[in-house]
Amino acid sequence: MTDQSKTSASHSAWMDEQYFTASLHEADAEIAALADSEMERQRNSIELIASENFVSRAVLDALGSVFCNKTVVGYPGRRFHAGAHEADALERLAVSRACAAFGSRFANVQPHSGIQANLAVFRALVRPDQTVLSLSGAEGGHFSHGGAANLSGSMAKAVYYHTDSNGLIDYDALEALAREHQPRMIVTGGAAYPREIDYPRLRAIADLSGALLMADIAHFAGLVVARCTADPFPHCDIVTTTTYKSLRGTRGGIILTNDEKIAEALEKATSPGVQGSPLLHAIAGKAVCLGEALRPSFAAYGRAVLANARALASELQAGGTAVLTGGTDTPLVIADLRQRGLKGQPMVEALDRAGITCNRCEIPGDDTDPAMTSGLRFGVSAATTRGLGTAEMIMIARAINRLLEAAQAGGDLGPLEAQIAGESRAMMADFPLYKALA
Ligand code: DSN
Repeated sequence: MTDQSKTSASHSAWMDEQYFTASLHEADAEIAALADSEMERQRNSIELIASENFVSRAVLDALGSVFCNKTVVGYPGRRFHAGAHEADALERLAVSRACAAFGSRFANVQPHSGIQANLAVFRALVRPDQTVLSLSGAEGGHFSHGGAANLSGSMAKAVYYHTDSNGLIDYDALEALAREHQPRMIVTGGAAYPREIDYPRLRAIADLSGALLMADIAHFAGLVVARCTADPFPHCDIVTTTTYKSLRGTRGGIILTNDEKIAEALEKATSPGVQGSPLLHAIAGKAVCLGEALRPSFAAYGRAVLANARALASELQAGGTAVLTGGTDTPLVIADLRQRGLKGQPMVEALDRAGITCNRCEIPGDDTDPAMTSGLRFGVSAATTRGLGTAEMIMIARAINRLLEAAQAGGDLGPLEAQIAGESRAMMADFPLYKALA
């Protein structure tokens, strides 16, 4: 321990001289080139993928911080690994910010993703012989709510409830299902339901069989924090969310509850139940984004997201594209391409070539191959972060309509795609992204 020269000598024998000092660009040209090219793609295209956003420079810094080096299985004050003082302070801060943002008593900020959060809930609170009522995937639910292709599907018996002919949750039919199946848990929320959820009604339905009520608010968590949509608390027993959509933070999940016993069960179910050491750099990113979400400016962001989503939905319809439920109360707009006789995936690819990124989406009653679908899902959280407003949303909706009309008419889309790609690039040039970064 005292002979410094020997220690240094043994280091230099195996260690790259620049290991602690070289930047990514200096150390790995191949990966740096990919990151540069991804930066250019993000700068130049109109981002309408609902599950994306642009994190702040501060969140980027948190993600690249030395917290990425630390292993700390367990929870603050009860860690398996030593040296956890800063990690404990970080996680406690993230938890307190999550509780403040969502108005809950308890928060678990360790889930690596929304699916890990949902798996932890299933592991903690349901058994394979118990029924969970979930919204079907084609009607806006999510496969981690008991879907056969997901591990959650083997953790409970999923029975699906549905939307009505207007695309709205059919609460009366759900109540009938609850009376019939006496579920252990009802799950609401998901990946493509664009309307506000009636939590008081769901609570009353859950209470018929003493069921737990869980809301997966991943797509509209930012609107909940911004008070632009109904609050799942105090009606829900458990709320899960991702942190990287409308919440505008790093990739990861959070679980929230007001019930101490549920919070305790969720701790064990999360770690060691479905994962081990938390990703502390991700928790740092979550803490920073939650801090941002607690500022008054985030409420204005939430209002802008909602106004943009409604402008996009309205102009798509004005130009002849059907929109599920006729509008939206969330960042999501779901286009139904059946009246145009088009499939989702080819239009996703055409729009991508035109500089507008989105994804395909199953819609209620969709009998198309799930790899094609008859719908498109748009989300405006990322574009709103760039600074786009309703005027730009109207221009974007018109561009989408032009491309859909041309596809409907048949023929070569190439020239129109190239023309719209130029327009997209020109529009985004006015909305800089990470100006200070190379
Ligand atoms: N759940 C997926 C989505 O909605 O796109 C990924 O977060």
